[in-house]
Amino acid sequence: MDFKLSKQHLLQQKLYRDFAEAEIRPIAQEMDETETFSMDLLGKLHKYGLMGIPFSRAYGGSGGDYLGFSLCMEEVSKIDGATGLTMSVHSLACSCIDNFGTEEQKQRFLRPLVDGSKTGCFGLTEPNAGSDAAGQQSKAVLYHDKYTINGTKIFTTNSGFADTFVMFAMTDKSKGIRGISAFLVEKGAPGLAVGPNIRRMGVRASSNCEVSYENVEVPASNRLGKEGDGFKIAMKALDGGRIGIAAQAVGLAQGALNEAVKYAKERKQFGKRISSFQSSQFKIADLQTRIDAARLMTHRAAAARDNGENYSSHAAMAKLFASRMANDVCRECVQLMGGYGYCREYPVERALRDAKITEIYEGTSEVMQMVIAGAMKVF
Ligand code: COS
Repeated sequence: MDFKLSKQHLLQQKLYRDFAEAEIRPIAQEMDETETFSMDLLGKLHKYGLMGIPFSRAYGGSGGDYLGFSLCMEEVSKIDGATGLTMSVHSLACSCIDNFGTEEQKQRFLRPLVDGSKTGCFGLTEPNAGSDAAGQQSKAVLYHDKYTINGTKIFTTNSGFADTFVMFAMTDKSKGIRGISAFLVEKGAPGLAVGPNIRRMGVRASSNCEVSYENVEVPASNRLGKEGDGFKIAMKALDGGRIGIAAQAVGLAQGALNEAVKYAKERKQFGKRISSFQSSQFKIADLQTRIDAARLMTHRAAAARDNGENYSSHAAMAKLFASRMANDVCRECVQLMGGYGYCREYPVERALRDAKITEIYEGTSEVMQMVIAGAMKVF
């Protein structure tokens, strides 16, 4: 067992860190304030291959692995959670095509998503189907060689600027979970409408909208997998996505702690630097220990995925643990910095707001507990 990153991964980590410092840090606060994702940054994420890390070079991806993707998610999220989210959801959409697409679908849809030309989104959640993903109301009806899709999706991240919509709809309601199918819908399709950005507590720069499908027609060749494969396609993509969210949580926490430590070394109270108080040192030591534990769990899940092992439960554990940890760590970092930590001019305030959603999206903490208990066969 080797807990050290390889030379290649260390090199990648440095590249991602340098990119985040140079390209994201200068604009992160403004993006949050204006609740707008920079299209210039999106272009750079694509240009430098950050949107195609774990996808094959054969389709124009970066040819990396999931551990490398997790390192990128951490480095980017240290500086800005919204950028991490944008990458994560794009990757969810790509995974669906990578795992289940035909060769023709990969050439047509995956290639532009991973070679830097287009951005993807993932539409599973509906106003009345969140954790209960099987409760889909959206419908797709096949007539000759076309499906007509009707329905509404909510909280579709990236939808404001996405080119490719991976979405899920019922093709046979009587079959329940086995009646859900997955479809590829392109921006501009008649009947596809993206609503305004939903105003949120954190990750405010990311695009997150309601998407409605009104008699949207797609050729049958835009169905991913077989009819009824949709639930499996979504769950498999989310298993991987949860590793990315765990890494995002680790990044948010590490970024906040780095800021708090810097502050504690400068700030003087009662004639001494805050960092010289043993109470501060103990708190910082505890926080770093928890971050490291979450990072190890995240790397374990990523390595399991890269080694072709069953990683569903590892991913759920990493996300459950890391997201809780990130909320605790970011809250303690604000506390360490006192009134300044609560101010918007310091990034820990944003990290605390951003951390909350890691306990909710790509599967709530309660859903993670269901997945873990399911794998343990405790019922
Ligand atoms: N990978 C592949 N297939 C999976 C799977 C996975 N990770 N998890 C479940 N399946 C398959 C099962 O094998 C089963 O298929 P068969 O009946 O053919 O054996 C089917 O899906 C149903 O599985 P299960 O009975 O475990 O599903 P549940 O209805 O109990 O749902 C939860 C399980 C709650 C875990 C699931 O609905 C879920 O993850 N919900 C959260 C959705 C989510 O993350 N939403 C956020 C969207 S992105 S913001």
